[in-house]
Order: sequence, then C-alpha cells, then structure tokens
Amino acid sequence: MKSSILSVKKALITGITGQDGAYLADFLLGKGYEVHGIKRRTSLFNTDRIDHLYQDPHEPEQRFVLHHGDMTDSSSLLRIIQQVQPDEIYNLAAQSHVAVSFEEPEYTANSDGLGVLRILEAIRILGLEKKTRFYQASTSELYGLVQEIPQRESTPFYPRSPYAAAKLYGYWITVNYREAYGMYACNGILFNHESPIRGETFVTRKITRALARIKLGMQNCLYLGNLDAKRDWGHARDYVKAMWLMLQQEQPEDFVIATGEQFTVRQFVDAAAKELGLNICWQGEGVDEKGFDEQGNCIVAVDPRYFRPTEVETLLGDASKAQQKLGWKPLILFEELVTEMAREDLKSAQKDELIKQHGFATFNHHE
Ligand code: NDP
Ligand code: GDR
Repeated sequence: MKSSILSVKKALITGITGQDGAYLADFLLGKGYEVHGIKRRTSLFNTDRIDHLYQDPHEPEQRFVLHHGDMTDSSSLLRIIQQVQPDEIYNLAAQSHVAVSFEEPEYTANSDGLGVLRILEAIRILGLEKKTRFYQASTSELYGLVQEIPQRESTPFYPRSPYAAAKLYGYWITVNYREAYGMYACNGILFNHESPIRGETFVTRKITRALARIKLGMQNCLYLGNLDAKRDWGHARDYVKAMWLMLQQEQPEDFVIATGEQFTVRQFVDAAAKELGLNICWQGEGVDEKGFDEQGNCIVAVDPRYFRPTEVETLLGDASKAQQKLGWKPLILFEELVTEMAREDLKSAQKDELIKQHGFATFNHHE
C-alpha cells in the first residue's frame, strides 16, 4: 500500500561496517526502517560484520543500501545525505582506537572531530534541520582523568588522548548545533561495550581470541599492557538500543549509557580463562623467559609496548538518567558478556585449526 511505503523511516549509519554499526543496522531493520550505511573504500572487503544483511541491488524493494563515503570527505557526505534524505543519522564512524590515536593524531582529529562538523553542516546546508535527527557517538573517554565517581552527564571532562580530544570537539559541536539551529542532535556518552564482533585489537576481544587459541595450542602467550585499568563493560547489543531511544524523545538530550559495574583488565582475563577452563600463569609467577611455566601452562605477560603515554585508569558510569527518561537498562552484564565472547572465539579458533589440519594455511593477525 502506498501510504505504508511512504511512512517507512530512513536511517543513515556512518561506520556501518564496525561493531556498533552492524548491531544497529540489524536492530533498525527489525524495527522496519530502510537502512542506509556509509562504508569507505578498502583494498580488501570490510563488510564481514554486515554481510548477512546484504540485499541484492537488483531486487525491487531495497531496505539495506550501502554508499561509498568517508568522514574526511565533505562532498561525499553531502551527496549521500542529499540522496537519502534520512529521518535519522547515527554518526558512528571514527578512528576508534585510543592507542592508535597517539600514532595518528591528525587523522583522528579529522575523522572523529571535524567529521562530526561535516555531517552537521551537510544537514544544515541541505535545509534538513527540522527533518533529520542526529546521534553522535560520544564516549566515556571524555572523562579521562576522572573528576567524579561514578561519572554522569554533569561530570566535567578531562580528555587523555588525541582520540578523546577529537571526540570532545564532536561532543560540543553537537551541543552547539542543537542550541544554535534548533536541531534534534544528541550525544550518547557510551561506556565501553563489547561483543563477539568487537574489533580484535581492543583488550576484551584480544583476550578472548588469544586465550581460545592458547587453549588449542595455536598460540603460546598473550601480551597485554596495563592490567590494572578498570572499565565499565557492557554489551553492544544493549547499547545500540539506547542510541535509537535517544532519537525517539520529544526533546534532544545527552545521556550516559553504562552498566554501573567495574572490572579490571586482569579480572577480564581471569573470567575468560575460567570460561575456557585454562590455568593462567601470570608473568613473574614461576615463569621462565620463554613464556611458559614449569608445567608448560600458558601465561599472560606484560609488554610495555601496550602502555599509553597517558592512560585512563578508571571508568564507572551512572546511567540513571537513561533509566528514568528512556526506560533503558543493560540486560547483559559482565559474566554473560565474557562467556559469549569466549565461546564464540573458541568456535572460530576450532574452525581455523580444522582448516590448518587439512593443509590450508591460516594467517596470524598481528597486534
Ligand atoms: P569500530 O572501530 O568497530 O567501527 C568504526 C567504524 O568507523 C568502522 O565502520 C570504520 O570503517 C568506520 N570509519 C573509520 N574511519 C572512517 C572514515 N574516515 N570514514 C568513514 N568511516 C570510517 O567502532 P565501534 O563500532 O566500537 O564504535 C562506534 C562508534 O562509537 C565510534 O565512533 C567509537 O569511537 C564510539 N564509541 C565506541 C565505544 C565502544 O566501547 N565500542 C564506546 C563509546 C564510543 P572500517 O570498517 O572500514 O574500518
Ligand atoms: P579503550 O578500550 O581504550 O577503553 O577504548 P581498549 O579495549 O583498547 O582498552 C581498555 C583498557 O585496557 C588496557 N589494556 C589494553 N588495551 C588494548 N587495546 N590492548 C592491550 O594489549 C591492553 N592491555 C591493557 C588499556 O590501556 C585500557 O586502559 C574503547 C574504544 O572502543 C573507544 O572507541 C571508546 O570510546 C572507549 O572504549 C569507551
């Protein structure tokens, strides 16, 4: 029927090939949205996380469409937004690795800071201020050197990396466009959230992936940086729902999204090892120089290469505003998250091992 076709909402997701983009696309398709995503050109396929959503472009009704674009390229963003005329934009694209931001600070500022401005300006230039609602992927990294425990919407920011400094600009330019032009624009200040499709170089996935491989004898040692860092870890599936809820309110506001529980990196290792039935032998506890203890057990060792010039030692969020106003609370907590990630990584390690046993090489990815 014509009327129902007309009422289909359109969402545009930048960073659709990332962890959150994939979960959000799935969620919005389930809500009946037409979902458009921006992916950047890469020499290898980068759509693994969303391949299950792919629709043959020759099919008549397209509900999932990908566009080539880049956060550093205004004209591509302008063209896509003009073409799609979205009701909602979720700006998830970013160089999102804190440690890498110390190595590529200028690029990080460009994509994570100015990139936000480019989208807001495109909305304004195209006269979509009253039509298009905007979500900015802000972060608990803004709190950095924390000024208050737990952190809430009113806690002062103190960024501790080029990534966080770029995101600080993104946060404030979103607030400014809301105030200056009456746009429906909001910041989700999301604390760390993970899943089995988390990027392999973030600490949680690095741990579950490595321990699964160690369990199968495919790897000897897991090298990590600061084991005492404390994080408030939730599940990405819960967090993308909060993003959507933020764009369904009468008034645009900023919200902290977190579990309210905190664990150290070391505790994450212990929980994952327990799930996999592995004995962890920590560096310095009867371990020889090659990285094995006397029984040949695996170890976890500290490699200062993974220390950051300035570290965020502790993060703990208070999401009571989100609970009150959005009716949001996390459904998946630490233990269930670790279990799901460890089991999924064990399955993929088993698959890799099988491929290897049948004479096909599997490659190690270096972190
Ligand atoms: P990922 O690193 O998994 O995904 C980032 C996405 O951004 C990928 O699709 C990536 O493309 C894309 N991207 C990177 N640079 C550009 C660019 N220049 N132009 C276009 N696209 C680009 O991050 P997450 O899914 O974990 O996070 C989503 C957002 O939320 C990010 O902005 C992150 O900073 C923020 N955030 C994340 C938190 C978390 O714990 N996960 C917590 C708080 C905020 P490609 O696949 O090609 O690399
Ligand atoms: P973070 O996530 O920096 O919080 O940013 P990450 O998983 O990279 O680090 C968490 C903590 O673990 C310590 N750590 C290590 N980190 C990595 N990556 N590799 C290691 O070997 C290692 N050893 C210890 C880190 O020092 C840190 O303290 C994530 C990203 O998703 C951001 O985009 C997002 O904004 C924030 O979460 C909220």
